[in-house]
Amino acid sequence: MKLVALVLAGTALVSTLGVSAQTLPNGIPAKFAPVTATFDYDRREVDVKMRDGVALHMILIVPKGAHDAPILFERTPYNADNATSKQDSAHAVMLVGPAFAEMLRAGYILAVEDVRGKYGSKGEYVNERPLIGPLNGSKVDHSTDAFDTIDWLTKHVPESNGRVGIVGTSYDGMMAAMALVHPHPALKAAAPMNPVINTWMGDDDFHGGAFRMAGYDYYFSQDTKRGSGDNLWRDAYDDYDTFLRAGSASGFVKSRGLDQIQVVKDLHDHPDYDAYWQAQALETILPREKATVPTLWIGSLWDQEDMYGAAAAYEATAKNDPDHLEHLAIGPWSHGGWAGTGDSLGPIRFQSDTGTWFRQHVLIPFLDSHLKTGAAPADIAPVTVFQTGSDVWQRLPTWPSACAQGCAQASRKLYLQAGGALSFTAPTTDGADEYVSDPAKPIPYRLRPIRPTYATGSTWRQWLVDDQRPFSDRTDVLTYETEPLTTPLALAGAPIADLVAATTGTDGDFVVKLIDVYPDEYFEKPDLGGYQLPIAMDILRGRYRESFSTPKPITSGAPLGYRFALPNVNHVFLPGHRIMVQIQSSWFPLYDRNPQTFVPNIFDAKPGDYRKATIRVFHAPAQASAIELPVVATGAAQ
Ligand code: PG9
Repeated sequence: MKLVALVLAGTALVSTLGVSAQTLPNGIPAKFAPVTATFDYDRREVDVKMRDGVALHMILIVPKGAHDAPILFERTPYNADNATSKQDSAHAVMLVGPAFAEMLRAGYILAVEDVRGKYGSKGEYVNERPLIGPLNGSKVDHSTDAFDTIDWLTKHVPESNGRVGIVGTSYDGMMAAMALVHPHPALKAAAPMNPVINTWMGDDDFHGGAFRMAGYDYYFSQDTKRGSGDNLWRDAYDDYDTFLRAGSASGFVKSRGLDQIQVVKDLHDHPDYDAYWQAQALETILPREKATVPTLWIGSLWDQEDMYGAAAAYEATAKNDPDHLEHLAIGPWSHGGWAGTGDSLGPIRFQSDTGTWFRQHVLIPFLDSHLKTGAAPADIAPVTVFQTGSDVWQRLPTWPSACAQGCAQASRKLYLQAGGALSFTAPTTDGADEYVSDPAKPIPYRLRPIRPTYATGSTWRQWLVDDQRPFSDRTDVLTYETEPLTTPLALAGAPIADLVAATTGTDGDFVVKLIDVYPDEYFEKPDLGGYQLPIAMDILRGRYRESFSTPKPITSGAPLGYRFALPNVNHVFLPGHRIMVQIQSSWFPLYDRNPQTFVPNIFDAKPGDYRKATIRVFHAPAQASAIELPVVATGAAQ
């Protein structure tokens, strides 16, 4: 052996001296065939032809030895390959996120598909591609793509029992919801998690008609490339500065060339709730067909992205559900929090791992009962909802449970009073409070510096539980609070803000926050003493006070009604706590500034349109302002 080595070394040496060079073998094999005998799964990459010939890319994770196993199917614009190759491992559970790992352990085959036009899938990408109808004249949509893929799955996965469940969070939750339109007969269960159901009415893009500028980061990275996009650049550390300097939303768009992106143009061209948005509203479309697929809608009480979707879809579909297939679960989570441990959110701790409990006691039993061969029915309540304050899960027959006997009956008005008081008795003397809303100094929605939404160090995921103390003593925020409660007060449903207000402007925003003020000293967790925990907060753009589809200028100086629903709550205000309401007229830069002068399209407001306005909020017998609370008996709903 040594001799051979010497001879070879000699050959190489000779070659450097001009003798013909020896060809070196390519260090990279033409085709490397890994030996995967120790793997506990088979990972298959497939391209599935849709009815129009376009091939969609899908990854299957099939546990070795699987037999008669159900399939969990997710459709995503966020890279199926990534979602199924989180680590290089011989163990399937290491390839996916923790929630999918639990489902693999529970005996499921996983199938994750790129939606058309993204990552490995062919075809064209359209953000939230509308279903076939007035906005989509083609023969394909996410419902047909789900149908065609499920059809393929039933024919090409011999380890499966032919039963498919569709799951997914957020955009993927919308994909799950759309699969319910003319569903494939093999689709036996669906769990849309924090789904986008109506992006104008209260999910990602608008709330109360006010535009959410956080979407620009998303659209830049998601809608400029088929694969992974880049992060939208900044020229300041604090987004408050970045967006204020840009002037209007359109100013920001133009400063970065974002008007080349179709969805950015669509948002600009449809600021009102016009036919374009109405035709996409899934809470209108879904109940047109009787429910045929058992569905568990999953929502979060502090969802910073899609607060509206899950409960709205459940409430709508439950109306055409003679077979009682529709279910709702709401947990004390932020967006997608169902998949985590759910023991806390920001500084707020819950007395258990609510995410783990939910998956083990609700989600997986629900899926198992509909997807596993011969499974017994699961005892899943129509509504499973976590009650914050008391920190217990409740099983309810309906949602909102306060409306079981009619919403009006359950509603109790908590009135604004003189001297910053709040009480259940109507005001007896005339009064009003006022503040100056200055668009040159809008109120930040989080404490500054505000990092870009998805940047490292951003507190975006938990901002809906931020302490509101830094805002309650601003001169441009009105603050009202009750005395400490002596008995618990439980709410279940959507509180309604019902203000009578006048502005010196001709347009203006109203932000209303319902807050649980912790006792001044709180021995359970001393650093929460006096904490102002938001329970429900939202915004109404004044031009939409009469109609979301037809904006109207506000008559300057006239006391007018501003009535709008806040997000759902299921909360107990405990004895010793106070209830607080804050009112303000900007929430920046999450929401673009209202110029406070009526202009046709706020996206394009010019510097001169932004003017200070004085807002008067009334608390008088004939002009009472209140927040209507959906009150339920404490403990009654267990
Ligand atoms: N909420 C996300 C979204 C943003 C914008 C458009 C559509 C969806 C998401 O997490 O998917």
